[in-house]
Amino acid sequence: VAGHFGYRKRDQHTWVQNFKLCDGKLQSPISISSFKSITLPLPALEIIGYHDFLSSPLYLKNNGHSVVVNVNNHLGKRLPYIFGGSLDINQEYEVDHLHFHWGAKNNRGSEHMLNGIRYPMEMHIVHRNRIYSSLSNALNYKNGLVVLGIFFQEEDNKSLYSIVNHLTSVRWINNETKLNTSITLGSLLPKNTDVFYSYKGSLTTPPCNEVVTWIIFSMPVPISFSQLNKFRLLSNGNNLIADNYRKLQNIGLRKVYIRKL
Ligand code: B30
Ligand code: ZN
Repeated sequence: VAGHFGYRKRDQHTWVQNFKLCDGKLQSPISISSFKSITLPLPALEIIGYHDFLSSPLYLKNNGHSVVVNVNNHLGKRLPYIFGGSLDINQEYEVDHLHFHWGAKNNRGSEHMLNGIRYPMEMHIVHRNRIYSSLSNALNYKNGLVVLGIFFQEEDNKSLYSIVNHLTSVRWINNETKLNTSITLGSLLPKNTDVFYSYKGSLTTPPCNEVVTWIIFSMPVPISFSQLNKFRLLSNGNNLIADNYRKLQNIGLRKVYIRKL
């Protein structure tokens, strides 16, 4: 089966019928403009444990609407976490999983747009507020999640190799494979994390809970054409997963903040 929601235009229109929250006022993604953003003297985002190798085994899974690396069950060390930046004081957010949104062509794929640009891919590193015991629990609270949004632009990149080299093993829905090399989350981040946008929004997929503090890095990460094409072969059984991005949502009364140096 193709999963519980689809991305084609006529499918996206049905989201609100089945998932009422998708019709809310704080939905994601949005189009971000540096000119319309409010500059705040925010402290740096503290990114802890991102250079530790995640203890294996790490699994890569095709869930029918994206490809996911779960990090939440990694044992031993403390999970990588973030705090500071635009986040409420004393709130720490532990990494749960990462996944990707991509296009069939280079002119589309990212969910957020930045200064009129839609990038070919956007990675989401999803974090859960440490005060909540599970991801599903955190979905009930407006300070439940922080998602780091990372744009990719076409250019060669070594750091994605361990994930990309395993994509052929998860071509079909519910395929899962063990990564044979460990990864560090830090290698997946842009070189510069000093400049970012932040706003209050939602899950970009049903059930669309408005519980996400979005942090979108201004600097993209490079990815090669051949690496992008490996994402583009992934299937949900009926169709390619490519173009698994949600249409832009109204910003409404919300403000987008920018931290710069
Ligand atoms: S996103 O980063 O805004 N795209 C979830 C987390 C982050 C985003 C979207 C969704 C999430 O936690 N969803 C609920 C859990 N899902 C897992 C999933 O996304 O795979 C269960 C589900 O939906 O029923 Cu299919
Ligand atoms: Zn996402």
